[in-house]
Amino acid sequence: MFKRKGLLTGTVVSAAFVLAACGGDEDAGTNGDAGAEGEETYEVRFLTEELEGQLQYEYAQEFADRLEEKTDGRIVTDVYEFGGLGSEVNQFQEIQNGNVEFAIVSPGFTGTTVQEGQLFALQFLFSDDEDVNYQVLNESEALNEGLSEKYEEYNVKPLAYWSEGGMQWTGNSPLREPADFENFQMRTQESTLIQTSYEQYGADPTPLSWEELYTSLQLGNIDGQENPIFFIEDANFHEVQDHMTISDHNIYVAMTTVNTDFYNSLPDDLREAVDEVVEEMRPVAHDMQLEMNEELLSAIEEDEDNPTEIYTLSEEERDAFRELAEPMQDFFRDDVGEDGAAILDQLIEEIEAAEEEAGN
Ligand code: 6CS
Repeated sequence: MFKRKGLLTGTVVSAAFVLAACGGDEDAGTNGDAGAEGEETYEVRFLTEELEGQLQYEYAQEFADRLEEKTDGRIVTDVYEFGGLGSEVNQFQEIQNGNVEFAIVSPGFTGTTVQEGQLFALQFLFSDDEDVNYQVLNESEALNEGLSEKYEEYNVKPLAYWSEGGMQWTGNSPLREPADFENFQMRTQESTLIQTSYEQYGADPTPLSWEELYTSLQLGNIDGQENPIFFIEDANFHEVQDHMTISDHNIYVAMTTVNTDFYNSLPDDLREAVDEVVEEMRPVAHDMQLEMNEELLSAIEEDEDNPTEIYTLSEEERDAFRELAEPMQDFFRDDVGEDGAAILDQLIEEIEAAEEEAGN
């Protein structure tokens, strides 16, 4: 059972977020200070795009606890909720410039810098089999080498790619066929590819931080959005949306990242400790997301005060969206260029091989 935060109503108010170390508190980042026995100690910051009780935050806290224990207190990590450093795009700048050492980053917010990261926006690219996706995200050379190199050009090292669960649509009207998206004001993250994908369905996409999403849905400025179930429930979007479509049109991939300079500056034993925690966290994150998504689906189903009509697309209905989504792979290849195209092609081969191995 996960620790749940208090109810979040409306806009995100992250009172606990005082990232004093960013921009000037000289005491907070004691990186590399010699401890009592002459060994360096590190006080580091781990920034997330979510709130306490939500997946990224709980992951980061578990990561922090394990790292502190494994290093006998030589790396002490403060975990920060979303909300104090501007939008998710601003947060990506904080990890690039080393104001924070660790961060969970959604690639959907890095599309204006690391173009290749937009491949995660390609709908119907990953498998419908969670185990296949788990294996591919952990083992893919396309991602863990090819794509990671692209992030490293920005001084950000992806340590792990992991899924927060299948993506579903919510709307103030039913979303069952592409025609339902005609003139639909769709909230998206900041990636041209995500926006163009929704234009293929006839929607009118609007990029927005999730901080503003509840209010925009409530006011009717935005008609709908996409997210994993746990997030739809925990951010209370279902309160201001009448319909939820189980579309599984994508998976929500998050990246555990570290500032490259910081990582490279660590003594070998501490860098190894970081790597070990990254490995330990893979199954933990997988189990957490499965449990949280299942538990919070029930919460939406049982919320009588905020009834939500839940509709699961049939395979035929999914195919109608798939047909419009697949040409986006060529759009990605043309738009992002040769390196991105090679990463995508290799990833597709890896997914197909994993599907075959799984007997799908
Ligand atoms: O929709 C969003 O933008 C947010 N969704 C999730 C699952 N995590 C953080 C992100 O910013």
